[in-house]
Amino acid sequence: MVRLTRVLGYFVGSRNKLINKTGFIDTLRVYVKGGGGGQGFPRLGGVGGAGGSVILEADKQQNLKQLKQKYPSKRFIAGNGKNSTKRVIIARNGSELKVKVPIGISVESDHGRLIGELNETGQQLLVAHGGVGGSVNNKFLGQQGEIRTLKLVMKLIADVGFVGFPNAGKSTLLRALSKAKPTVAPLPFTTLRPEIGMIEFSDHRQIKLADLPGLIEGAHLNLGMGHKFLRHVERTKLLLFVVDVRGFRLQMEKEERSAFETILLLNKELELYQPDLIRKPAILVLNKVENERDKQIAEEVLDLVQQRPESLANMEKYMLPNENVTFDHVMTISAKKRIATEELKLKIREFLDIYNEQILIKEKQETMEIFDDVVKFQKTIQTHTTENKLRKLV
Ligand SMILES: Nc1nc2c(ncn2[C@@H]2O[C@H](COP(=O)(O)OP(=O)(O)OP(=O)(O)O)[C@@H](O)[C@H]2O)c(=O)[nH]1
Ligand SMILES: [Mg+2]
Repeated sequence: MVRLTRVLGYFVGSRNKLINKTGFIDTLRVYVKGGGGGQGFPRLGGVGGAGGSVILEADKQQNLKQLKQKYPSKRFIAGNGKNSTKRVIIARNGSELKVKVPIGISVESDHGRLIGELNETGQQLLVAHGGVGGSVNNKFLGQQGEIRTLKLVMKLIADVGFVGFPNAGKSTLLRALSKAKPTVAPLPFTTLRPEIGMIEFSDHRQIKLADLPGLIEGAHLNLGMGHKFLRHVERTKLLLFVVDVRGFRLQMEKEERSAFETILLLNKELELYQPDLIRKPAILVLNKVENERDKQIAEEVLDLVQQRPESLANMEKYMLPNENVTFDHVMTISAKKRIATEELKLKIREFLDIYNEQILIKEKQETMEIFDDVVKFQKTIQTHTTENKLRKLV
């Protein structure tokens, strides 16, 4: 096992270098500091200027790479308030720092706590308050501005997220379903960054798809691309599991994984990342089904999937997730030969429609529940008032 991890680690290391070469960044760690408050002037009761605050503002034109180029030190520091002097008793405030950030950013503390999200152009978030100026209230000592280290995390927003082992054909499928042209190659880890494509229907309905780098077993231990791209599927409405019917083998010295095993391992990796992910609506496609033999294997795999949990009895325990993904639909396709890809488009649409309707119904139910509560509350008040009135009369 140690040797295996080392081999994988080497492989992963060289791939990670490649990721850096692409220049793609989806997180940026920054230091933010509000300006310090200026000193007061005790003799004349002078007030120091307040320090400026640091504000993030979402901007369509911006991306994290440009942001990093503009602030190579990754420090956002607002201006200090001026000190109060004999000549300027009420000193000037420090300048505010407004930093343009891309749309779709989550702002997290260093410990991963969500501080806020910026999802629309012009939306602002104050991330570091300036210190108050010195005055009679604080012995004329200006206060320090707020200091924090933050993570700016870029989340893609798509309707459907592709999840699968490397080489399963996710990028080939994105090509088949949309006009996007992601790189396809017979090598694991061809896709190094999320790619977006759009299904466009003749009635102008559009569905956004996100093709993600492949996951492997041990992604939670940061093997392969690790879990870092999974945040992009957190916000998608539907997961599309893309599985190579012929199974997967990372390297010659590695064990071969059957299609069924890759499904279980994917299930497990998603669960380890975020248990809610596997409760999302999901479709399973077995890819590369082109001849009779593929069809026969596909049938066997789909039987095993449908017969879970009984079919799991003979599987190695370490592959088993705590909870099995429920697939809303399973089908076989060939992304390369475009077999059943049109049918898949329609299925994706159908399930997104069902899902959106379910959300609407849930929202309506919640509104009705709130309404019921209000009515009940009003009735209680009325009964109380009537009771009180009657008591007074008696
Ligand atoms: N025969 C056959 N080959 C396919 C099919 N789909 C993809 N392939 C081949 O499988 C290989 C991997 O395809 P990709 O689309 O790059 O796979 P991927 O899942 O995006 O891989 P990563 O980006 O590494 O995660 C390529 O050589 C494709 O031509 C298919 O339906 N049938
Ligand atoms: Mg790919």
